[in-house]
Amino acid sequence: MGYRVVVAGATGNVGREMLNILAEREFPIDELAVVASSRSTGDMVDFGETGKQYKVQNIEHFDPTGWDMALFAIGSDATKVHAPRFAAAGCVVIDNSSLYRMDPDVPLIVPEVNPDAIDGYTAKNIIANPNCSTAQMVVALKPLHDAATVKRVVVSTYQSVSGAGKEGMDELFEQSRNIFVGDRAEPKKFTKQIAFNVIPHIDSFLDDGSTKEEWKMVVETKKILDPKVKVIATCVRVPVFVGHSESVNVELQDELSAEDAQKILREAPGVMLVDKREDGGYVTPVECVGDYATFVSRVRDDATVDNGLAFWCVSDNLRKGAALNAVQIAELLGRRHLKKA
Ligand code: 2RA
Repeated sequence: MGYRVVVAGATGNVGREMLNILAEREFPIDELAVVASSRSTGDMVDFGETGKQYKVQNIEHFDPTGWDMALFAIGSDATKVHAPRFAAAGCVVIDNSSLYRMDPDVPLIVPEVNPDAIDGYTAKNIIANPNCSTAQMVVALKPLHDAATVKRVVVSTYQSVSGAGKEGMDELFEQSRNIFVGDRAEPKKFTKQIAFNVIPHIDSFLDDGSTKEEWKMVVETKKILDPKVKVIATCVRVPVFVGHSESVNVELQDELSAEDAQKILREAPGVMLVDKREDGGYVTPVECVGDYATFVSRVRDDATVDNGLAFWCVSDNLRKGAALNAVQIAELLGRRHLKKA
């Protein structure tokens, strides 16, 4: 016996991956509904490679009564309207937007890091999925934190355009083509040219000069991993279609050599250590597309601080950074709370 599952936002980058991953992992589904805004109503979407297709229903008219869980990938404005409606009807919402992440009554979950926090979901019947750049970083930090207590993190991200949705991907493609044929590369979605360039700006600016993306990495890491961990982030958009990369420097409370960190990371859930210390012996974003893992490479001592470590990590931002984590939350919710015979 399985679940009655809704995927909301099924025509976007993340919603499509949610369907792919539910199918790949053979999530126990008795009935599946795919919903989206009126713009996509009537479109057909594939349920992964199962050969099954589903017609997109209008979320405005969808009655969630009797449905077990809904995976939301519809953005904060639509989530504000529909998440409380679904939750009140008894359908647990697993939300990929940023709307509820810092709500104290909503657990923010990365199953490899803080699975027990899911038990608090009953306060609102909503569970939040973290920001993509946070998710992969905390998967890599968790085993180091358990071994030697992470005190401070300095992270610079190299985030792919798919994090900005299909429009971001289209803009990189069109600008690259235009530059090749000698046309102008006008920015639309991004603030500056993204093709053959990098932009140190993701999401809106805050009063202190940081961006909201950077703020999310700070506060979400505290909520998921440990409120005592200090984080400073610089988030950068790069001309890569899928796969976010991060350069991470960590200051630990206790001594941990790079070699011991490698051994710990090799065994850690959700982590794939690829660290050969030779040409090509590390992972780049194009190699992580379609995968589940957070790949860690370039682990080394950072001698500029006591007990310092540096590493590189890469993950598919549409998967571990969004859809996969949401499906893992659904699996955890099923195992711990919504057991089916
Ligand atoms: C980005 N953080 O990469 C966003 C997506 N969640 O822009």
